[in-house]
Amino acid sequence: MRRAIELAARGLGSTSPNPVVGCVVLDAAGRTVGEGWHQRAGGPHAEVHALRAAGESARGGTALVTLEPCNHTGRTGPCSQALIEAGIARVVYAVADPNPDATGGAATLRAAGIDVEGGLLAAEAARGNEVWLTTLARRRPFVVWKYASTLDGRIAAADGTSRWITSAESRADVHRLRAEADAVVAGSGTLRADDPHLAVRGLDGVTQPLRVVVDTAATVKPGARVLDDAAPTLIAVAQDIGTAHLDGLAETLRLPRAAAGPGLDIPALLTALYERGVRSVLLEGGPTLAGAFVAAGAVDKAVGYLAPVLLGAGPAALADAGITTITQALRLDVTETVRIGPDLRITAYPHAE
Ligand code: AOF
Ligand code: ZN
Repeated sequence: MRRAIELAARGLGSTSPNPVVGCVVLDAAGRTVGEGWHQRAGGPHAEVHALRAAGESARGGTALVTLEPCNHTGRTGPCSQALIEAGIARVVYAVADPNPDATGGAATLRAAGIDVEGGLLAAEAARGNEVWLTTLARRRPFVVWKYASTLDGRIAAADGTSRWITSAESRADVHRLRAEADAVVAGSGTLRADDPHLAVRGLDGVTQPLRVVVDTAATVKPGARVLDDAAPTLIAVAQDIGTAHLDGLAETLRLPRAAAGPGLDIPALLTALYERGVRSVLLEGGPTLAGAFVAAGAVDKAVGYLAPVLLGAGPAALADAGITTITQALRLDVTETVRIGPDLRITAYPHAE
C-alpha cells in the first residue's frame, strides 16, 4: 500500500478535479505483477492501468488501491467490475470513496465473493489525497499558503530588497508546488514589489496553473511578467472598478469587497475559482493577502521555507490576520520538516479543534 500511495502521488497536478489514486496488483504468490496510477482526469483509473499491466497474472491475486474502487460508469467503466472480471481474489483499499456517484465498490466486490478489506494506511493515503477529499466536503479549493522567509520570519529587508533570501534549491522546490496546484494566487502588493512570473519553470510536461492576481483597484501594469503568455492569468478586481485598460491583456473577475478591512471578499474569490474548476490553490503572498486568507479561515496548509539568514527589520511573512490576543492565535501541527539545500522546509496544518 505504501508503494500504491507513492504511485498515486505521480498524478498530483494532472488529475484535478479527480483524485490521485495508485494501485499495485500482486499475483496469487504475492509477487508484484502490475502497477498503475490515475494519470489525468477522464483517463483510465489506477486499477485499470494496474490490471492491464498484470494481465492474466492478476487471476487469484490481490489488488491494493489507495481509494475504494469505484462502482459507477462515469467517464470510464466501474473498477469494481474490472477487478471481478480480472479474477482478483482479494482487494485491500486505504480510504473509502466519499463520492456519492462512485461509492459502493466494496459492497459490489464482496457480493462477487471477493475478500475485501478497507482502512490500510488510511491516514497516509488521505493526506496524499487531501485536495480531493477536502474540496469534496467543502466545495471550495484547498489552499496551501507558501512563504519564504529568514529565520526571524522576514520576507524582505527594511529597504524592500529580497533577492534571494532562500536558496536556488528552495526556489526549485516551489516550482514543484506550483506544478501541483490548479491556481497560483498573489496580491497586487507582491506584483509591485517583485514582478513575479508565477508560472512553472524547469519542469517538463506540466500543466501550467492559472495565475490569479488579487488586484482590488486593478493596478496591474501592462508589461507585468504575470501577463505574459506562459500561462493563463485572471485578475480579480472590485466590482466598482473599471478594467478597460486590461482589455486584451488578461481575463478579469469582478468580486465584492471584503466585509471588513481592505481588499476583496476571500470566500467569494474561492467560490468563483471553484466554479471555474480550480480545486487547489497555492497562495504565494504577500503578507497582506495571506493575512486576509488566515482571517477568512481559508488556509488549509502552510509550507514555509526558512533560510538561515537574519535581518532584524523588514516586513513579516504574515500581516494582520485579525488576531489581537494570544488565545486567538492560529495554532498549527507540523507534519514535516525537511532540509532543502541550506534551508528548512516546514509543513504544517491548522490544528483541528
Ligand atoms: C479517478 N481515478 O483511479 C479512481 C477514481 O470522472 P470519472 O468518471 O473518472 O470518475 C471519478 C470518480 O471515480 C472519482 O471521483 C472517485 O470517486 C472514483 N475513483 N477516480 O479519477 C481513479 N479510482
Ligand atoms: Zn474506478
